[in-house]
Amino acid sequence: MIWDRLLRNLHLATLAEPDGWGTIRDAAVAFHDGRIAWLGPAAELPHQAARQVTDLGGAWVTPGLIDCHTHLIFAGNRVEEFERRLEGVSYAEIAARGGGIMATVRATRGAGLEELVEAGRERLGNLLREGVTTVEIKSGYGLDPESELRMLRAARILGRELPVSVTTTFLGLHALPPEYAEDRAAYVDLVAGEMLERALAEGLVDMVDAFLEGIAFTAEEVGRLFRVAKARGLPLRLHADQLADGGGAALAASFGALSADHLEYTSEAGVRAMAEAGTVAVLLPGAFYTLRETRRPPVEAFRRHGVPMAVATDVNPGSSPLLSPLAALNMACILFGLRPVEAVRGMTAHAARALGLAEDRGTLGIGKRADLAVWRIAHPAELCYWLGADPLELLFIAGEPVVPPARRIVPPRPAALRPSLRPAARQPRRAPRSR
Ligand code: DI6
Ligand code: FE
Repeated sequence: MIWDRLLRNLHLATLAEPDGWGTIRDAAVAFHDGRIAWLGPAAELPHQAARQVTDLGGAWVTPGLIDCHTHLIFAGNRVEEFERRLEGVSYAEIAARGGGIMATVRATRGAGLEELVEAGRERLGNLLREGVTTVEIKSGYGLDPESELRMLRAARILGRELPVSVTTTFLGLHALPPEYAEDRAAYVDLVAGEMLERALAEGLVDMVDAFLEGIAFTAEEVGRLFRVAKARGLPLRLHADQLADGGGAALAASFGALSADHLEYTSEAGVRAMAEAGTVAVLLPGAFYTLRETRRPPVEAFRRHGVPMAVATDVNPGSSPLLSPLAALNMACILFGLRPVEAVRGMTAHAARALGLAEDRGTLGIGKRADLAVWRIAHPAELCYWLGADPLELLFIAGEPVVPPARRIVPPRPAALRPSLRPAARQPRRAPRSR
C-alpha cells in the first residue's frame, strides 16, 4: 500500500491519553483514505512510500478543534443590547421585555436562506482560522416551522460548502415565541410534533437540544420533547443551570443526554447524576464572561466525579459574541480554573464525546479521521496562553490540506444592524453590502 500523505518533522499532542497531552516529539503521521494510517516517533517510521510528503518544519500538531456548542447562524446582531447590559440592565430583564433571543428571532425570520448562509460562512471562517475542523450549529432563532428549517438548511449548506464537518442540533425549545404566549403547551406540541417531524424528514437533525431555564422552558416541557426525541433515537443535549439551579444536569442525565451545557449553578447531586450517566459537561466561558457572571461551574466536583469537561465558544449574538475558540480556551483556564491540557482536551477529545463522535475523531490515533491542526508554537499549552495571536499554520481535514481563511469580521449590513428597532416585515431580504 502507498500512503496518500506523510507528514514529517513535527511534534504531536495526540490527546489520546486520559491525562496529559499524549506528546510524541520528533514524530511523523501518515494518512490514507482520509484516516490516520500510522503515527509515532519518526525514528520508528516504517519504510513505506507516500504519494505526498509534507515537512512541517518542527510545528506542533493537535487534533483539529471541535466547537461542540454554537448558535452561529442568525441574522443581525445585538450590539444595542450589549450597550444596555453595560448600563446595568440584566440579560433576563432584556429577555422579559421581548428583547434578547426574541430580537434575534425577529431578524432571523426576516432573513432569506442565502443571507443566513452568508453570515454563517463568515463566522465559521473565523473558527476555521483558529483550528476548528468540526462544528455543531443549533437552530433556535426561527421558532416557527419554516424559519427553524431554514436555519438548519443553512447549517447543512455550510457543511457541504466548506471543508469543515457540521453537526446540526434542533433547538426549537429555545424561547417561547410571543404568538404562543397564552398557550405554552401548544408551542411545545408544535416543536415535538410538526417541527421535529419535518426537520427529520429533510435529514436536518443530528441532535436535539432545549433551554431549561426560568426565562425559557420548564423541566416538564423539556421532558415532553425529550421523550419524543429519544423514541426517535436522537441524541440529546441540554442548556442547563445557566442562570439558576433548575435541576437541569440531573434531567439531562436521566435521559442519557450526551451533554449538559453551561452548568454554572449545577449542584453536587447533578454532577453525580451526570457522572453515572456518562453525560459530558460542556463549559461555555464566553457566556459567563459576557454576562459578567460570578458563579463558576463546579469544576472541582466534575473532576472528583470523573465527569468529562468540554469547552466551546457558544457563538451567539447575545450572551457570547465570541468567534475565537482559542480565546474560549484561555477563558476556560483563567475564569474556570481549567489546566491548559484540560481545556484543550475539552475542545478535542471531550468535545467529540459531547457530539457522539469520540470513536471517530477528537484524538490522534491510527484509524481516526485525519483532522489535524498545525500550529506555530513551542508547546501546546500556548493554545491557551496567548490572546489575539494567530498561531494556526495549516489544517488537514479528512487528510486534505486546508489553508485557513483570512481572519475577517462580519461585514456591517446597515439594514440588519439593529434588528430590534424595526419590524421584521420591513427588512429587505438582502441587505446592501458595504465593505
Ligand atoms: N443559552 C445561550 O447561551 C444562548 N442560548 C441559550 O439558551 C444565548 C442565546 C441568545 O442570547 O441569543
Ligand atoms: Fe447556547
